Amino acid sequence: MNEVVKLERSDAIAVVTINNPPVNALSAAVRRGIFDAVKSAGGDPQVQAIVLTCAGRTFIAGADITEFGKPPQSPSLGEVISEIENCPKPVIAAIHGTALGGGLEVALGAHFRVATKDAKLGLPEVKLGLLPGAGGTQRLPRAVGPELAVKMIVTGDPIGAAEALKNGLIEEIVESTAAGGEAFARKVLAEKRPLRRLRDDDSKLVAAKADRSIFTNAAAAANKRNRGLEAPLACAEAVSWTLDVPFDEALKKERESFLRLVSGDQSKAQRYAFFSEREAAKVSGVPEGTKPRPVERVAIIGAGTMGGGIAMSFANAGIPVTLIETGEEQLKRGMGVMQKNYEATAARGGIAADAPAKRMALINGVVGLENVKGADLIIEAVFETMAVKKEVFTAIDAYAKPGAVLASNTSYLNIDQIAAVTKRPQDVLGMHFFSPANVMKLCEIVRAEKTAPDALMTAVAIARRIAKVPAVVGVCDGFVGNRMLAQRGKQAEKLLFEGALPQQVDAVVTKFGMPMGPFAMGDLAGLDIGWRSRKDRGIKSEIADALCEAGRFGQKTQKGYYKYEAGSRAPLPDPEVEKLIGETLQRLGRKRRAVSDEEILERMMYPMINEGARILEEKIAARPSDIDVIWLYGYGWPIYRAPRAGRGRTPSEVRRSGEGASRLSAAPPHLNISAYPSPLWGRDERSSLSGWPAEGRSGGG
Ligand code: T1G
Repeated sequence: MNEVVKLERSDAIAVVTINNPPVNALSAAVRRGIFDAVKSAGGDPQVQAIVLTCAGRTFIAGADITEFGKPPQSPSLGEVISEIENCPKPVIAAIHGTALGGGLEVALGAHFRVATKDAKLGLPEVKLGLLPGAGGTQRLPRAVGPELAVKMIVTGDPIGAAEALKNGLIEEIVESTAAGGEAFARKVLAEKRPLRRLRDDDSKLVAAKADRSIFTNAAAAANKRNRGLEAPLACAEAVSWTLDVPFDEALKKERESFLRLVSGDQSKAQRYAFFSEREAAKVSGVPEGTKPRPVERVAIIGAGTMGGGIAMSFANAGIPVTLIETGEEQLKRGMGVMQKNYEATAARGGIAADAPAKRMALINGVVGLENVKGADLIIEAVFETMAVKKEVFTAIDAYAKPGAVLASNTSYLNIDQIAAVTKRPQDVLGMHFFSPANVMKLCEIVRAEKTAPDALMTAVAIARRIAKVPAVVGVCDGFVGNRMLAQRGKQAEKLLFEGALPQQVDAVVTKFGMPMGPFAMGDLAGLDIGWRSRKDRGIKSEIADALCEAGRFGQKTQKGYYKYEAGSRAPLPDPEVEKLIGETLQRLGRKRRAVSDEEILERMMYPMINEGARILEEKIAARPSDIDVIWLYGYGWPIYRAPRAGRGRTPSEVRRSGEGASRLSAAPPHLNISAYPSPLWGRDERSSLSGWPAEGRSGGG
């Protein structure tokens, strides 16, 4: 048919094979090829049935996202799917790997679907700020029922072949697509099965027509989980049209909704994030073809909050872990916390009922550092002091096998100094996970001066294997994320000195879209960590120190900048804290004043922007979009707030356009802050901010 779609005949069966690596995306050429192939086979008297399949590692993984925002080329996906659905001969979609987005919509246009047992089927458009735009919101509910459909479309999460079979999305699980697809086609012909056109089959809509609550509940759940995002609500609304809007009219409304979202800023932001995440895994300065080392066994040192979360991430990916503690009591506590976390997730239906036992069975808790000896990768997650880190690395250097990668989960400390205590600095790097480590997607991978390229690629590969988003950074105090955050932290502390309260500052930051403000975040991470590290480095933070001296370490002591009721993580303003702040300022002779929300927002963002610019200048981060990835997946930066420069384009397109560059050199990373005409650019914010508000803000710059 054309360079990406082939049509072959095997007796009376026509096989249409798509071959558009890497993920058989529905580019214009693929759409053209499928359309022509189905039309030709449909009109060929020798052909009695058609099998639609893909070469390579996956079935169609969706529309070609890089084509969005560009002039549309025909045939449209809707036209391709109609050609399939209206074909007079049975069309069977044979699925392997992933059938996602437009790929599943193509399969839903077919009359029958078969899949291999490891196949995943889903409509993830919502993760790109979209809704399925080629009939998915109308055909999927008719295939699996509105309840499962609304869940799949509003969350964007795929289902496996077994669940697809159970819910009628596929007719059969086959060994392989080529042979299995053909065999199924022959069965359809032999049994003279009537063609099942989903558009005409409302049998699964009856119950929902009687009770609409499944939609209202889904919409409510979507709203709670996706603060500030438009697409989840648009998805729930579109699926509800299956109940009372005629099919073709609903298709038209779906298309209008899709076109509104695809040209909107939120979807452009989410598409930018999609490509930035993939760009971040491409490590500069590593020789082409550098292979990661094999990692089958992992050892984690420390079963505290971080060590436990990291161990769960590996167990979740099916990788056995040796979890090492200094004593039985600490080990027992750590294992208990993981067991409880798994049971809580299973109770919420987040994982299968038997998953806690299966995953805990992959975590072998032991005492004694000598137990690192068999591991391919060792991750240290012990107390955040240089002395303890050096002691541990000196020990594991002696026990670890040659070629093992030694990683520190430090969130601040100098990896070069840690590596220097070993005889194998080339195998040492940082793998900085974010709390809670079994939930947060980011893994900041710190390349030390002597880190070998294959050790680095090992960390990047293993991070992706445990479903983390890797971003490679250089060695400096706090690396990228925490270094920028420290600037915000300084301003947050200064704002308390000048009269703001923790709850006011946090309210401004959460209203902007961050999941948490600096003070609630401090309470979650534990104020004692920063306190210990400040004492270690001989620096003071008057108010935070006073809180810690009063035993207020945050959630772990049920009081920090806020108080917490037993069993609750909800931060409650505490008059005790206001009193403590007042006393501290009095002791320091400081006067309080009214601070506006706008001033707070700018002082929460601008200092980070400038720090981001320095990080790029120092090449601690390889590209601006890496800084965005770090903030998106490590700090919950609101994904819909994307840079004007990058909207709707991939990071490389932005760089090639040079447009971003000008913004980058003048304004730091794509934290969207660049959308603000900043009075601070070019001026050292420290001087201006410390003079704040004497010089007056507006008109400065
Ligand atoms: N379009 C264009 N490029 C894509 C792509 C796509 N849909 N999917 C992946 N790529 C590129 C990706 O950028 C990377 O490029 C390479 O392929 C490998 O991807 C009308 C509107 C399929 C699970 O949202 O989730 O259909 O960096 O590194 O880890 O209703 O890719 O090598 O240059 O991610 O093995 C809906 C998106 C589209 C699925 C494979 N579909 N893709 O994961 O490889 S909207 C999606 C994925 C739509 C219709 C609507 C994953 C994957 P490069 P990778 P992977």
